Amino acid sequence: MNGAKLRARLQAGEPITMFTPHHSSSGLAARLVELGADSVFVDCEHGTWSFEDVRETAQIVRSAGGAAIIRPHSHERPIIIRYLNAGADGIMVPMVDNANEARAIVEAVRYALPADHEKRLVVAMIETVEAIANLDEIAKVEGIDVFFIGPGDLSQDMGFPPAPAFGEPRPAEVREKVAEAVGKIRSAGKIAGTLVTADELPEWLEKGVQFFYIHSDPFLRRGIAAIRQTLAR
Ligand code: 3PY
Ligand code: MG
Repeated sequence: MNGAKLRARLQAGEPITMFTPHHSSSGLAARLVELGADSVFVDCEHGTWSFEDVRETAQIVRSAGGAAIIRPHSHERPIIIRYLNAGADGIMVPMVDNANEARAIVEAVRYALPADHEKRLVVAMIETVEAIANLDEIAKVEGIDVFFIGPGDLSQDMGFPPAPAFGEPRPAEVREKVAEAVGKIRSAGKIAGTLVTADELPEWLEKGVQFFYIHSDPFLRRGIAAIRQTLAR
């Protein structure tokens, strides 16, 4: 399992990328790794991946040298266990609002894999104002490898749309809230992650974020728009 490989690199201070293929395609997921992604995001909170898709994709991604990070749709213990059994190199659990919820996730992983839980990466998503208020306590929970701020849900929690218009920055209030969360995670000596565009990445790298979730769709969008522009001349 390649979760341990990611953890070792993060602990050595390296930045790690996690790209989403957006579509439930094991071939596309493996291609992202062949092109240089460290890991691939398999989104079972919003996506259409079945358990069999998850098993097959994790296997193919791993054989290409990457890691498959699965996001379950909830904290439910049987769901977390089932994705681990299906071969997740890591799990990224949405909406972790307090330390008790974070502890329950770690316990589920350890219950599922008493002998080799260290081979999987455990990511807790911090996506509400409440979670950021509780972050000093959440960050103390041993067994969470990455504390990941989800700016989309956080934006909605703060009364903004989940994403700005394509190519535009997020509202300053949201960026400041994300920076506050990154500061708390870093002060606790823990690893911070967040969703970035290629344009946003340098700023967050500078602020100490190490785990970067990146959408692959904008690359297609920009590439196709450029071709259409050339043809329209
Ligand atoms: C969010 O931004 O809410 C996410 O879940 C992903 O980053
Ligand atoms: Mg979210």
